[in-house]
Amino acid sequence: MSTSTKPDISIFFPVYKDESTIRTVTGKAISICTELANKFEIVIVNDCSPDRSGEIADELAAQHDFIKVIHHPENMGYGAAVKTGLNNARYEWICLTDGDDEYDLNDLRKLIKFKDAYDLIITFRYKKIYSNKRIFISAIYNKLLRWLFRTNYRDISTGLRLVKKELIEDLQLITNSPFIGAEITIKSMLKGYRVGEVGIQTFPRTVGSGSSTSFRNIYLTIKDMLRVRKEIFSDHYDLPDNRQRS
Ligand SMILES: Nc1nc2c(ncn2[C@@H]2O[C@H](COP(=O)(O)OP(=O)(O)O)[C@@H](O)[C@H]2O)c(=O)[nH]1
Ligand SMILES: [Mg+2]
Repeated sequence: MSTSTKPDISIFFPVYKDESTIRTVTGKAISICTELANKFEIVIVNDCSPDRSGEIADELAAQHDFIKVIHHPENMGYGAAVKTGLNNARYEWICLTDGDDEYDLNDLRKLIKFKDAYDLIITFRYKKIYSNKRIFISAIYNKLLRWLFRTNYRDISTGLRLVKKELIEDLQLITNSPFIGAEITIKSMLKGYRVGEVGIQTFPRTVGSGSSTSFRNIYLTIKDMLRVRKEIFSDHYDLPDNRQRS
């Protein structure tokens, strides 16, 4: 790839109880961006983490001027953190990942290859390396979403993805829960954007445990799923410009 064809990339990740992995993820983001990007930045959103994630993020930002940190004054949820990150990312392509180092940012090489073919490139896990309970919840969730929104995606809300900033500006995202990944994918597809899927492997946490399938997050995700379904399949959604319904 010649320098001129390299894209400008924002890498964004939320942190919440990620004090033990935030430096690693940042280091990996810097090395992959140095290789793949023309210009780049790293955006970290601290969702009022009770551990040292926020302080470490600030230390990193003090060391590198391409790192930007945003602190939520209170815990607002994974989806809210993603929206903050997306709204504060400035470059043409935004790569989303998680602060817990479960994804390998080297996979950005695979995703970026398709930047001319797609507007949003999501990922699916070849193998879900989780507990049986978590695999079951994930299978039901994906099946339910395929049925409710008539989509075909294998794995609609994996955290690693690459999205064009322009697309995000055209979506009105309304969820604050982990449903956000699905909301982005579904709304993009329905508006006619090109959504691609790339297979990846994940590397389960060695510290702590994931919270996306906690009782509270499942409850909030289901609530948002129904809210977005109602919003989309209504006579008010995505009306032509200057057209209104009473
Ligand atoms: N904003 C926000 N982010 C969270 C919260 N819980 C987890 N995260 C972030 O989301 C990422 C993935 O969360 P995790 O619990 O590992 O989800 P899982 O990998 O789907 O089980 C973590 O790296 C955290 O940075 C939360 O309550 N609020
Ligand atoms: Mg995780």
